[in-house]
Amino acid sequence: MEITDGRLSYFREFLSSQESTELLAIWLETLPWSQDKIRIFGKWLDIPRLQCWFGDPGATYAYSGLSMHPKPWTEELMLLKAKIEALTNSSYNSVLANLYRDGKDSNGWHSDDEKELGENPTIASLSLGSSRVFQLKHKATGERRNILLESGSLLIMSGELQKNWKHQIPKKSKIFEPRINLTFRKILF
Ligand SMILES: O=C(O)CCC(=O)C(=O)O
Ligand SMILES: [Mn+2]
Repeated sequence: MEITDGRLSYFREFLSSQESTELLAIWLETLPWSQDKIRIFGKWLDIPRLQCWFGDPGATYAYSGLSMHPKPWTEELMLLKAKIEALTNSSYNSVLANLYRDGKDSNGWHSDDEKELGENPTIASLSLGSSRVFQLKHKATGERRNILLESGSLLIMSGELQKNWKHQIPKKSKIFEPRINLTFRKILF
């Protein structure tokens, strides 16, 4: 996928529809979803989705006053991590799981540019369940891009993408089914 000032690759059928359906059902039931809060202007607010964080011991992730200690890898997550590492030629030590319960859940404009991810991180993003639009906005020019993230797809963000672009998953009406997104990351510690 061509994009200025960054790199994006999209694998639409990284997982088969059967694998995607099975993993979605398992993870909806078994991952320890929690309603996290972030601090904005002195107030604690619910983030508009559920989350959980897995990784190697020590791969702690902090943002907006929230410090997340990783849960240990599950077998399915380890298998998937190995498959993604083979495809992307990169290694990961943690994964952030997001559950968008329906179209009212969302993820606002941000870059994954926390200092613990280092300079120009490679982040691999797997989507399962409802298709949602992933929007990008160039920080300097305002250029916009939209990518539909379908069930079983893998989006790889790398190069200077986080430095130059923000991304979000906007709310969308008439979506009543859940979506799980997993972003595999490498935390430097
Ligand atoms: O749900 C997605 O596709 C994106 C998630 C995301 O940007 C994040 O967790 O940092
Ligand atoms: Mn992100």
